Order: sequence, then structure tokens, then C-alpha cells
Amino acid sequence: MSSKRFFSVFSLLIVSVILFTACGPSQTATQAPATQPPGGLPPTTQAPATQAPATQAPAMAVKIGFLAGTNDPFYTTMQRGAAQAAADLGVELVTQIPQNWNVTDQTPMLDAMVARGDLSFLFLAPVDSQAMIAPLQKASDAGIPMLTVDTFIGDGDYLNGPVTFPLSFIASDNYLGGQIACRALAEAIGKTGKIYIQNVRPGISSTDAREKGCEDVIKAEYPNVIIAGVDYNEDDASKAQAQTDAMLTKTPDLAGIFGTNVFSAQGAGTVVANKGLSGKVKVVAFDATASAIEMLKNNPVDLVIAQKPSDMGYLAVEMAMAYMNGVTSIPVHIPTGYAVITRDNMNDPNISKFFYK
Ligand code: T6T
Repeated sequence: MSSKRFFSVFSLLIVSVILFTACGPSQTATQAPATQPPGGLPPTTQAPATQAPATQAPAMAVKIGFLAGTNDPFYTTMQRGAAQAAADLGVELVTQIPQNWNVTDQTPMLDAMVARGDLSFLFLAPVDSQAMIAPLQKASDAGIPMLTVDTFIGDGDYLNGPVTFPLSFIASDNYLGGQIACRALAEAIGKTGKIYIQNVRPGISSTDAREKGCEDVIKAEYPNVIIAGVDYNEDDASKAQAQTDAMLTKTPDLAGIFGTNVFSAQGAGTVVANKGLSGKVKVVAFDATASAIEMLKNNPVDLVIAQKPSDMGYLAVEMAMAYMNGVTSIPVHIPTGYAVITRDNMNDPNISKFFYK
């Protein structure tokens, strides 16, 4: 255990001991306080040993903070998983969801969560792998143990990388996801033709890795497939639509599109459908939202890659509790896997259980 982690565990233990001592049952009734003045209350007027003082505070639930990336079905599904774990383990989940995917929205929410002073643990999806390091370092220095879900800071290697203060990283293997997506897309277009990537913004660990996985698989396995362009939509479906529209106008022989997340795929699929290009321009969508599944059913989308956000949330709370209960072997990286959804398997309950809710 690094000395920083040792000290976090150590300070947690100290805090628990202090809290336990302060709130211990009937302490004032059973022990003669050392500070009792001589000639204080006669023994007969003291509260009986079995009776708790009327003013004793009720036991407080442990509170775990969850700071999402933004308001989308991926994170609401993650919140559901986390809430389930919190209910199962008898802790309180305190959730904050930034309206937009950016550092300016996420940082003040993080600061406010730290300032509350009552969160024992924090898990979050940092919206930028570099820009969120300093704000999170500040939270860690304030004594809050944390782990990241979905996205990482630094290079994601919390053991040997440049950033080691988060305890764990629980997420999909996004590079693999990009490879799965673009292999399927290349196959869907007959291994020949132009494809286009609708992405969010450089600097986000998850979607950067999906783009890279896509590019690498095309380069390595499909010599006749060309990546004709990449656009960044700032996690805005309308922007994704406008960019896809412009791309289709500029490249009328475009054969396929990879939408790397909820709003990218939603924007791309909508334009393909509106232009009457369903089936002609193939679309692979990351994230199993209701809209992606609808587009899979009605054609513009050919493949949907479901992550497991509910598992991420559940495991994050479990790991937080394990850590607070003294477990010292928290896995530094927990990959959660995918379900690959096609028109053929979408009605199978073993697959449809991965649709985001
Ligand atoms: O794809 C997810 C998430 O994995 C990614 O990091 C950001 O976008 C989503 O939240 C979906 O909108």
C-alpha cells in the first residue's frame, strides 16, 4: 500500500474511532465523567445505566458521493446500479449530475461535494483526463478516498502511472469497444468504402480510446476501408446532426458511420434516417439507449454496443464499502465488459437486460 493510501486508511480509522467514541451507547450514563465536579449530582439523580440519554443523536448512515459525467441515459443507468448497491449495503448515495459534459460544470460540483464534509467516499467519471487531475488531487488532499468510473485521469494506470491517488478504475475496455465497433462496421459495408467517426471531444479517456481502437482495427485489418473524417460534437446531439449532415453532403459515397457515444450515435442515426439513407449508410452505435435500440429496430443503426453502467455503479459502491471496512486488496482496475446487440439477438432477454433504463 502506498504511504498516501496508508494514511487515508489510517485517518479513516482514527475518524471512525473518534466517531464511535463520541456516539457510543449510553456512554454518559454508564461512566462517571472524569470531569464531574466534586460534589456533583448525587448517584440517585443520574440517568440509569440502561437508558440512553434523550438527546443522543441517531446513528448516521455512511454517505458515498457519486459525481456523474453528464445527464444522459448511461449515467442514469449507472446511478440506478449504485442506488441498488447502496440499498443492499445500507449506505446513503449522494448523487450530483452536471448538465453538460465539461470541466467548467464538473469542477464546482466536485468542490461542493468535498465542502459538504460528510462524504466518506467519492466515485466519479472525470470529464477530462488531464484537466480534472488538479481538482481531484485537491479533493484527495482534503482526505476523501475515491475511485473513477467510466473515465480515468492521467493514463488510467493508478498503480504505476503518473496519477495514483484514485483507488480503482471501473469501466469498459473502450479501446476494445472501438475495435468491435469498426470491425462490425467494416464487415457491414462489405470491407470496402468510406467511413466516418462522430465523436465527442479529444481529452476524454473513454471516447478517445474508442476512436483509436476503431482507427487501429481499420488500419490493421481493412486495407480497402478509408476513414474519411472525424468530427467532435461536444456531446451535443444537434451538433452531431449538423456535422453528419455536412459530411454526407461532402461525401455522397459515405458507406458507414461510427457514433462513439449516446449523443454522437443519436445525431448520426437521425440524419441517416431523415435523409432516407437507412440501410445504405450503415451506422454502429455505442450505448444501448432507448433511441439507439429504436433505430436498430427500424434500420438506420446496424449494431449497438451496450456497456454495463449499472454494474459500474454497483461495483463502485461495493468497492467503496470494502475499502472503508478495511479491505486492502481493492482491484486497481475492474473491466466490466459489453453486450453486442444486433437485430437478430435484440429480443433475447439475456441481451435486452443490457438496454439502458
Ligand atoms: O458513452 C458514455 C460514456 O461511456 C462516455 O464516457 C461518455 O458518453 C457516455 O456517457 C454516453 O453519452
